[in-house]
Amino acid sequence: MSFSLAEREDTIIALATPQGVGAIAVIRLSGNKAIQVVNEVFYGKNLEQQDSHTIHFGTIRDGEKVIDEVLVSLFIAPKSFTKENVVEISTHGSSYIINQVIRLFLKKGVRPAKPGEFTQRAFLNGQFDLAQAEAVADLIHADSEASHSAALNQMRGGFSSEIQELRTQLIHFASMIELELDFTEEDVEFASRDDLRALVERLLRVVEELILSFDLGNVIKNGVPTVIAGKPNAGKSTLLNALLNEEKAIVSDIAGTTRDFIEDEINIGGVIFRFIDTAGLRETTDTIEAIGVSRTQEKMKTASLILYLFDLGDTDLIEINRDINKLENLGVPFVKVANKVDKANSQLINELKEKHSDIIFISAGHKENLEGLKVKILELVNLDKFKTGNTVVTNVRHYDSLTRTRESLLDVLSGLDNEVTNDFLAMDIRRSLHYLGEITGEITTDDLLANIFSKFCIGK
Ligand SMILES: Nc1nc2c(ncn2[C@@H]2O[C@H](COP(=O)(O)OP(=O)(O)OP(=O)(O)O)[C@@H](O)[C@H]2O)c(=O)[nH]1
Ligand SMILES: [Mg+2]
Repeated sequence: MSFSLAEREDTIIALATPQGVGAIAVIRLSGNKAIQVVNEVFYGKNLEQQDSHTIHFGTIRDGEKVIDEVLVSLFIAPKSFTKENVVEISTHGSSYIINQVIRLFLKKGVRPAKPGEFTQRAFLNGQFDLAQAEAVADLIHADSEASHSAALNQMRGGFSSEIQELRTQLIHFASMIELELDFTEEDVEFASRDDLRALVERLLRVVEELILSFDLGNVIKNGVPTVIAGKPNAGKSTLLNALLNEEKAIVSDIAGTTRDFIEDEINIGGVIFRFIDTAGLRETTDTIEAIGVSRTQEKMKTASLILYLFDLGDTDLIEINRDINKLENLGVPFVKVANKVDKANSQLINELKEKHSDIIFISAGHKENLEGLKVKILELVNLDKFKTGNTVVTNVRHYDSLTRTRESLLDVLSGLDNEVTNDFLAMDIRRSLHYLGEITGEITTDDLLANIFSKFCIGK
């Protein structure tokens, strides 16, 4: 999908609120003719004579037939989301009314909006840059405090302004060096190489920090991957179900019940955790179970956090110490969870409390001390880093451009080290500028835009 210039002239329409029955529905139009066409079917004030940012009561009629009583909000270009004329019609939220109203406008030559077309117009008309446009999509999908604040920060331009400023400085150097190319005979130096090096090093630091923040950004967007591991029958699936409050995973007293991953998200203290129930760890001759076990081991390595479950009725101190040892070698933060307190012998509990003061005792089956477990989980994932107002990269596309920017900047540095000729230096700087520009949308292609905006839903 890409938009031709002619299509950009169209007036477009879409339902802006979710499909289905609601108290009210908002239908949005954007384009040159938006106010004029609404005025043609609206009975009330003459909308073409009203001020921007005003709301008007009236009826929408198809000929003689009243379709609905509505409120119409006017936004006159350029003071609107798309910077075009925008009208929002609030109707009663029945799908019959919505269909009738939209059909009425289609008859008048208004075109249904494509996915993301409102936001794309906003971008093309200079309302915000590409990174901010993408943040709009993230904001709509943000379902936790952490992902919401990351998206909001990006939409307000936190990320873009930083890049923009450094890019402007680099453009200055690029043009100075290109100017020197015109004076090769004279051996002049308009751009101080020391200043250039200092700027490139500063840029590299920013770019590298943003690249590093991607891991965090990814976690904020998709949840902290938290693996529930332990021996068969330890109660891992029971714990997943208890945390989710639903019977998601099959629980049975047969060891080796779970073979594939079963995962779901839970919001704990404003952070999304993605809990992954796994196959119990043991030596097994069952081929399928063995695959499950080796997958569990792989999954544990890439997790951000592991909940390691012991069955207090089926373990001893030696085994627990051995398992904890293995976990420590893995290098992934983990919580030691002793399950089935309801059927544990008190001697083992006392021994454990003495040797491992940080063990959390729970009963997944009886939903005992799940709160204590949650507190411990939050303690282990360093919450501060999720809540900073710092800029966090959450978008794969940005990450990709940042990585290429870093490579090009490193080329500039090594060019300076090796005193390469100006035309090579200028080329590497231009390449850095290109990748930086990709992030904010100064450099775009139709394919790129199409790809980004097609991920939006219709009406956005
Ligand atoms: N008494 C008691 N039984 C529990 C508790 N938690 C789980 N169980 C029981 O332990 C058995 C095994 O539970 P599962 O959740 O299937 O264990 P699992 O770790 O997922 O086992 P695999 O999938 O085979 O690796 C079931 O019979 C559960 O009802 C608990 O807190 N107390
Ligand atoms: Mg299981």
